[in-house]
Amino acid sequence: MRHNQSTFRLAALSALSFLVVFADHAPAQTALFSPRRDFPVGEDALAVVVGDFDRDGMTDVATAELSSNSISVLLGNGDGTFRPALLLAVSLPRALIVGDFNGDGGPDLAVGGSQGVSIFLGNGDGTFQLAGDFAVGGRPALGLAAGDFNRDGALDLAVVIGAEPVFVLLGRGDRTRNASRRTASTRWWPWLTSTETVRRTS
Ligand SMILES: [Ca+2]
Ligand SMILES: [Ca+2]
Ligand SMILES: [Ca+2]
Repeated sequence: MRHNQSTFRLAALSALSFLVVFADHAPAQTALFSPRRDFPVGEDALAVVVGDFDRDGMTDVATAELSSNSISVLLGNGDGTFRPALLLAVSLPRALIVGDFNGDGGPDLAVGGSQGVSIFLGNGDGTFQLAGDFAVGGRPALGLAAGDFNRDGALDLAVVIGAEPVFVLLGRGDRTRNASRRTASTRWWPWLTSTETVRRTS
């Protein structure tokens, strides 16, 4: 415990020093970044992720906007500018991550909102289709992380809801990938998961 407290204090001091350095040396900021450019999205954007959603080699951006009940997808032009946002409807989104949840090689979106976790499968052209909403204890999903927790090759999700349990949604990946690659992306929405909770040990 003492070690953890010391580590925390050291991290806090390091962060403070970092901020002070930049506050006292404003020219360093202009050396790191050119003047900002703004691109409109919805109201109260709380999360932002990047990916190549239309698979054109240019990095794109997606944001989750709480008050607008929307996800904005801005396709990049490759020069630091973005096209006008494409909108996805989600109730009160707070968390957003990118992952390949159906195993087709293209990026998908997982959104934490008032309905739990909503999975939007990428169509490969910058548009998405809703695969489903997955409840997490009847509460809003406030934070998401993705990883292959059971090492079966399918991407899984860890979800925090502000209460004690951490929900783990085990992905089933693309169940047809070995049978028919062609039909996999169009006929299967395979993110029908088993759900379990992981509780504190103390
Ligand atoms: Ca792109
Ligand atoms: Ca995918
Ligand atoms: Ca897995």
